[in-house]
Amino acid sequence: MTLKFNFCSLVLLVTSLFVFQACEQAVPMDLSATPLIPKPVNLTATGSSFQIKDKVTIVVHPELAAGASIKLLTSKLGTATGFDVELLNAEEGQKGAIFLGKSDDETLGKGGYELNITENSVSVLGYTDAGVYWGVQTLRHLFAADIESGEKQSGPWRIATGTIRDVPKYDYRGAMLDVARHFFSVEDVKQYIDYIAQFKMNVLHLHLTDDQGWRIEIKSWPNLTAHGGKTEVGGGEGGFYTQEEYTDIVKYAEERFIMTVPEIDMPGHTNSALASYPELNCDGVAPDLYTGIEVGFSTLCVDKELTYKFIDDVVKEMVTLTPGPYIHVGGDESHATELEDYLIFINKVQDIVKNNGKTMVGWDETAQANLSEGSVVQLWANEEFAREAVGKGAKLIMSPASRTYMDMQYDSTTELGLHWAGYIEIDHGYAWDPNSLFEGISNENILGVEAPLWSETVTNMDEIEYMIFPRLPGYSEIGWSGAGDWEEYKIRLKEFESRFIVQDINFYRSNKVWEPM
Ligand code: TNX
Repeated sequence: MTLKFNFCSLVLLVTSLFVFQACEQAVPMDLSATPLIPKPVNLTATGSSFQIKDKVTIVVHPELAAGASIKLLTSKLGTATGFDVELLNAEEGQKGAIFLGKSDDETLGKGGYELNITENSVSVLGYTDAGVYWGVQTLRHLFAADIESGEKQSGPWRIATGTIRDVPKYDYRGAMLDVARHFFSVEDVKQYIDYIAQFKMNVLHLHLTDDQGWRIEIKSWPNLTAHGGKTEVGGGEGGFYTQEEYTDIVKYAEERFIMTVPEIDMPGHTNSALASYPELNCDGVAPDLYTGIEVGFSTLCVDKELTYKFIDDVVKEMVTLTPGPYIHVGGDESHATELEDYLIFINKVQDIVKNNGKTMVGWDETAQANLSEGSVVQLWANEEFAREAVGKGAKLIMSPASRTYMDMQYDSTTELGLHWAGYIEIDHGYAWDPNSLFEGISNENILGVEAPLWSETVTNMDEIEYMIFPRLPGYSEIGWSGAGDWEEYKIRLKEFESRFIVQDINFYRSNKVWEPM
């Protein structure tokens, strides 16, 4: 049991040595009793404990790119313990130290790690640099919640001993942020990245354009942001990222082993572009900017050659900003585009993306086009389309709206959010398996799992936090170790309350998990 320091210090002021002893943190001896999300695939407890006493020593193997791991350990352990952090370069660890190194065990794959804790030392090994970083995220969660504090805490800083060998189930574990309906600052996006990294998710999908706003500078079409970025849902001032700012986001994510997937939605969801350039409209007339939340009313002019020049220019610039393999072209809810035109359009766009050296990702409607082998389709609403995609050799990103949409309300009393795909309480969001949710869709067709946050109703970081916490950790577990048993998961999630509080996260305190206060 872990008693909170603040409570203890209060009690200490007024009572005796007996109480002092009762208040001392219980020594964590059982690694298997430490609540971890995502749940590690293999864990062996060895029944003792390791303690950081008066200095944090981090030993890094010279061949490891460990910048993000070091930053994380320094900011968490260094700050909360108040101890000096000593950073060494060596091929082996040493007594009392945390060693970060390479493993030659190929079966750890792209993201796996091995974490070894003895009474004397800690080591985190990965086959890749990313693996070590995910292992460090686990190590962070082994310490009591006070480790998240931005100020020095009393400790003691003990963790239970044992071994964790952990390999993610899916390569693609993502979260989406819609920065088009409401615009979010670079700082907010970085905070979002920190949250997804904390739970070992490795994809940030940014929904960069929609009817209400164009949020990424395109140098060859400057009015997209100069005009099309000027507002947002509700008529606020909107905004956009310069290419330098966007690159800063992508780098921040990349340092944390998170790939950014940019989405430029088309042919629908394009009012902001159509409002910025009259020539993109079939009738040559630019519509007004739009600040409502209807969908499905706008379309690029599928018959105009200029439309494809526009798309090629945009894709070319996005490619220079995108180290990862994917460009997401949306393709959803194009209700203002005739199906015949839609198919011609998606086929052409697929070629444009391919000719620019990237792979197209589209929402599930794009499955109706002539998808080329190896393309990627994101299931959100229509399992028929998803099966069609699989039949064409595409891989799926699983984002079924009724399970993964973090903009859905928790229940009928939730003030933020929508509920067109139903209410998503914590258990409903957690208890499903991508491998068996839909007939004819199984792991061999699945690239991974992604939870989107649409922002029609979400306007600031507090509100983002409220909608993603505590659902996001559940999606991370589905992507990492696979959904397990809700009753068991619930116990681990419950323990995260104190951590969320120290992290100052505005989370939904669901009565499915916590007793009412
Ligand atoms: C559907 S999901 C949309 C978005 C909305 C969202 C709101 C998808 C591909 N399209 O345009 O923002 O619902 O929940």
